[in-house]
Formats: sequence, C-alpha cells, structure tokens
Amino acid sequence: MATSLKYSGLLVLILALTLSLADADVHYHDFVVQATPVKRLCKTRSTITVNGQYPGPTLEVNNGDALVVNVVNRSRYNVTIHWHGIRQLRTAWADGPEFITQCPIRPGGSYAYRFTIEDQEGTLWWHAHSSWLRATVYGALIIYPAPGSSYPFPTADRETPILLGEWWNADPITVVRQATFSGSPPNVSDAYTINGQPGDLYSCSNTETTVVPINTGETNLLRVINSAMNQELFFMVANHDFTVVAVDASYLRPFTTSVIMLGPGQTTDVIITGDQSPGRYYMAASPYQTAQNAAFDNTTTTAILEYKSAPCPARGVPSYPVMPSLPAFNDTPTVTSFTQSLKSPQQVPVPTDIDENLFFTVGLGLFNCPPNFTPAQCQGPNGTRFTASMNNVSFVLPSTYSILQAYQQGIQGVFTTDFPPVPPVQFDYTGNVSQSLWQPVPDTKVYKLKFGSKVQIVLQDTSIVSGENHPIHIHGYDFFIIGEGFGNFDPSTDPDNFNLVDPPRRNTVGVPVNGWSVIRFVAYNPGVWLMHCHLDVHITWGLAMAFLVENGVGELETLEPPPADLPPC
Ligand SMILES: *[C@@H]1O[C@H](CO)[C@@H](O)[C@H](O)[C@H]1NC(C)=O
Ligand SMILES: *[C@@H]1O[C@H](CO)[C@@H](O)[C@H](O)[C@H]1NC(C)=O
Ligand SMILES: *[C@@H]1O[C@H](CO)[C@@H](O)[C@H](O)[C@H]1NC(C)=O
Ligand SMILES: *[C@@H]1O[C@H](CO)[C@@H](O)[C@H](O)[C@H]1NC(C)=O
Ligand SMILES: *[C@@H]1O[C@H](CO)[C@@H](O)[C@H](O)[C@H]1NC(C)=O
Ligand SMILES: *[C@@H]1O[C@H](CO)[C@@H](O)[C@H](O)[C@H]1NC(C)=O
Ligand SMILES: CC(=O)N[C@H]1CO[C@H](CO)[C@@H](O)[C@@H]1O
Ligand SMILES: [Cu+2]
Repeated sequence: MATSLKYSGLLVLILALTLSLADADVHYHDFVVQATPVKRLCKTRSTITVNGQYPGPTLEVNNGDALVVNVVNRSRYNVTIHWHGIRQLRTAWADGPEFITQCPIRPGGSYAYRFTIEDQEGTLWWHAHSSWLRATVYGALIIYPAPGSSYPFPTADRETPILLGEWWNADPITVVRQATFSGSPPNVSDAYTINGQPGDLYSCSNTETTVVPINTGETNLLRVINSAMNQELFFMVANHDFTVVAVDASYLRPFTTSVIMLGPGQTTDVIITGDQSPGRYYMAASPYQTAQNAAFDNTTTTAILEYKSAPCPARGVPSYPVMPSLPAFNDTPTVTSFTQSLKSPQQVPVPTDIDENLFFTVGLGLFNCPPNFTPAQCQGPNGTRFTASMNNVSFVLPSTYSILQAYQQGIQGVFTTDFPPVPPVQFDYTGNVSQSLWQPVPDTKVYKLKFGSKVQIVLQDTSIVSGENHPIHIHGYDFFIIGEGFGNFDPSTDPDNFNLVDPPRRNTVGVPVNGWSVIRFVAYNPGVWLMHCHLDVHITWGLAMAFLVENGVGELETLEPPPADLPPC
C-alpha cells in the first residue's frame, strides 16, 4: 500500500514535470547592437540601438520559459546586456555587467545569453551594462504568469509598457567620457522620454508624442519602468488614480494613489480605469531630485492617454490634454508616503536568525587633485574630482578579467575578498562630516557569502558632499525591505519597527536622502553579484561593490560551467 502510494506520487510528479516542460517555451532572439540615426528635438544623431529600435524590442515570455538572446555587436563600442531583475539561478554567466560576470562583447563579436525564468512574474527590463550605452540600449522584459495560472487581480482589458528614459542631444558616451576626464558631474540630459518620445512640452517634439489608448469603462495595466540614466522620476496621469499592484516583478497588496515615484532600475505596475469624461489626458514624468546644489534636468516628459470615444476637437480650436499637477522636485514626504504604502499581498518568508549582519554606507566623496593631473582634470569643487563609495571603498572595475572568471579559474590579483562588513570609521553619517573623511579608497573588493547565508544589510546614506536618495540595486537576488528612516540608523531602537510580516520584495531600493533602508535576503544563488547605485553617474564614480556567493552542495546549488562562447578578455 505504502509502496503503491509512493509510486503513484512519483507518477504524478513525472506527469507534472512533463507537462511543465511541454508548456515551457524557449524564446530565441537576435539583438544586433548598431549605430542608427535617431531624430529627437529636431536634431539627428547617430545612436547605439538594438535592431535599429529606440527603445529596443520588448521581450514577452511566460514564467518558466527560457530565453536565448544572441547579441551581435556591430557598434564600435564594447557592449554587454543585463537582464535587470532576472535572478539567473546558477547562470551568473548570463547576468551581463561588464568585468563582473563577463568581459565585454568586442566590436564584431557576439555572445548568446541563455537563461530560464524561475518563479518570477511581472515587469522587468533589459539594458546595456557597459559604460553609458544603456542610455539608448534598453527595452521591456515582460513575464506573464505560466500557462494555466493568472494574475492575483482582475486581468486588465489592455496592457501598456511605459518606459521612462533620458535623452541627450550629445552622444552619451562623449558626455560620460568628458565627465570622467574633468572630474566634474556629467552634463544633464536635454529631455526625459516616454517610450522614446519627449512629448509636447519640449520645443520641436510634438509631432510624435506617445499615445496610449483607453475606452470608457476599460482598464489598462501600465507597466512603468524607470530606464532613465541619472534621475528618479515622479509619474502621474491627469484625473486618473492608480491601483498599484506590483513593483520590480513582485506583487503587492493593491492600494490607490495618484502619484508614484521610481528610481532608475525600478518598475511599478498600476491599473487605470477609463472612468473620466472621454477626452485626452497627459501622463507625465518629472524629476525627484534630492542632492543639494546639483544641476539636474528640470523638464517634464508627457504622453497622451486618449479615449477612443473622445469627441474630435472642433476645427481650428486647439484642444490641449488635461495636465496633472506633479509634485515639486524636492517633495520627499510624497515619496515616503508612497514607499510606506508598499506591502506584500500576504505574509512572506523574511529570513530571521541572521548570519551576516552588514552595515554599508552609501554616498559621494571628493578626491584631492592627484599630483600628475592638470587643472582641466580637476573640475570638481575647489579643484577636486567627484567620487562615490560604499563603506569608503570606491569600486574600480577590473579590466583584464571578469571577477567571476578570475574566481572560477583561480586567477590572482584581480580582486580581494576583504570588503568591510561595517564602515571602517564610525561617524555621524548624516551630520556635518569632517572633510578629513571625504576621500574614499579606490579598490576592487568583494564580500564573500557562504551558500544559504541569511543576510541583513543596513544601507546608510551619508551627507558627504550631499545626502541623496540612492536607488541601490542587487544583481541575482530579490530582497525584502524591512525598514527605512531618516538620520542615522539606530541599532538599539530601529529594529523594533522592522516589518518582518509583509514587507515589499524588490530588486532596487531607494535609500532615503540622509536616511537608511534595511534589506534581507538568503544567499541561495552562487556567483558574483554586483550591488550598485542605479544612478549611472554614481556607479561611474564607484558607488558599487560585489558579493561573491560560494557554491552549496550538489548540482542545484552549484554555478553552471561557463558557456563556450563567453567573450574572451
Ligand atoms: C557639456 O556642457 C558644456 C557646457 O555647456 C559644453 O561646453 C560641452 O560641450 C558639453 N559636453 C557635451 C559632450 O555635450
Ligand atoms: C523646476 O521647474 C519648475 C517648473 O518650471 C519650477 O517651478 C522650479 O522652480 C524649477 N526648479 C529648479 C530647481 O530649477
Ligand atoms: C575649499 O577650499 C577651502 C580652502 O582650502 C576650504 O576652506 C573649503 O572648505 C573648501 N570647500 C570645499 C567644498 O571643499
Ligand atoms: C561644519 O563643520 C566645519 C568644521 O568644523 C565648520 O567650519 C562648519 O561651519 C560646519 N558647518 C555647519 C553647517 O555646521
Ligand atoms: C577613508 O579612507 C581614507 C584613507 O584611509 C581616510 O583618509 C578617510 O578618512 C576614510 N573615510 C571614511 C569615511 O572612512
Ligand atoms: C574593451 O574590452 C577590452 C577587454 O575585453 C578592454 O581591454 C578594452 O579596454 C575595452 N575598451 C574600452 C574602450 O573600454
Ligand atoms: C562583424 C561586424 O559587424 N563588425 C562591425 C563591428 O563594428 C565595427 C565598428 O562599427 C564595424 O566597422 C564592423 O563592421
Ligand atoms: Cu546613487
């Protein structure tokens, strides 16, 4: 009896496996990275794109599917592609950040990224992870529920990806090279974009504004992605409230709001309902800016939500869409109230009995001008150069091997494993910090984690140069955000307020300006995983580190061998 039960159980299991294998698709795509003329704001410039498209192609898959994306580099730049938010279980080789998990695909080269979507649903995206190519090399990656399962909310009548972006009239690679040379902040962008278009509020841009359709009584699931380079953004649709249902491809307990804020890297799924009088309404994004005395692009991008039944405008009478009233650029209370509304739909498995209790400062810094530099190379305040760090280490990418290859092949001298678990010096992080503490140390340091460790990280912003809300992203993992606050984290009282029941799960957390966030995850994914600020200007300055997660026991806990076509260094 026991035996036959066991066998029937096994049969059911085999049947289920066969069924799920039959249902899972493998999606093959070719991504040709190439220079393409793109005209925006009345100027045409040669732009690096995928397949000539800006933004790039939308990938649509089901949970459980596999992707094979063959990237062919026909540009003159080194390139890699990152699949932002995909956990890449045991396939770190396909993650993409250059010199972390692979060397770049050289001009003329190619590499096929192969990976499987495991237990993830919702809105993610892909982007270049090499220099500033992601300014134009990006697109949506939409994961539908597996065949036979459905959303935990009523399916919307329509779904529309909304990619917020940032456009420079100059070549973004020239912009970052100029900044790296001079040590000053890079030039700010000329426009923000929605699905690649700046919209009506910019001069010379109102002929190709993005139009999103809706009908009276219909719902539309907007999959909003902040793919801007350097700016956190508010997003609103005039007269239409949002029901927020997911962030970073993790479902939420739905709630209603009129405004959302996304840092670069973050996604938010919201449902709108066609419950207003038929007409045209602007959807708009504008900056959330927290750094003091920093230049930023203070413009607003728009698209148009258009009721299909809207009456045609009377001949000769211009009809302007209704404009939402966006928050002020420095409206931190609105951001705090938004992030505090995010909750998982039910109780979630937050790790307790923490093995690794880490405390990382995140912030800016200034290097004194090195003796062999000219004044033109020291254009920061008082003849300094801008930098940034975590725990006083300003991250330097290797240039001869990727960290993952160096680790796997036992190559010495590429990185060290002594990234500090706590700040090397304790100070009043958000107070008036002595200038003797402003210069970090450039280095390539990782922090080693044993397979399965339960990790807590306190991310503490510093006021060095200026406090700022930093969108911190971890590759290879989603994490729970169990707390946030302003000022210095207090280990004796702040843990009392941790949410260990239903905190949101994300891959990118906005650390409050002059404040802190606490995240937890279990290190079940072997590989080398970059953690960095997703403002590209800050990663350029070194606001990054990497975790080296060791293999566990057996095949399912072990990194796969490197693919044969992994680009050589
Ligand atoms: C950046 O701005 C400065 C000052 O306006 C200008 O001289 C420079 O050409 C700009 N750089 C690029 C790459 O456009
Ligand atoms: C940004 O633009 C808005 C609207 O034009 C204006 O009210 C505000 O003062 C500007 N802020 C800064 C810091 O330039
Ligand atoms: C600039 O240098 C002066 C003189 O050394 C110093 O007093 C001042 O604090 C410096 N300012 C900054 C922002 O570094
Ligand atoms: C910060 O500290 C410096 C050095 O102690 C002092 O000169 C400066 O006035 C202080 N600034 C503020 C805003 O308190
Ligand atoms: C960072 O390290 C440098 C070099 O040791 C030191 O001068 C500086 O004070 C340190 N700053 C912090 C915040 O630890
Ligand atoms: C391109 O990548 C190679 C290593 O694969 C590196 O040596 C070279 O410096 C890179 N070129 C640029 C412009 O970064
Ligand atoms: C094989 C291939 O497509 N090579 C291209 C690589 O990029 C350079 C620079 O743009 C082109 O000249 C090559 O044709
Ligand atoms: Cu940052």
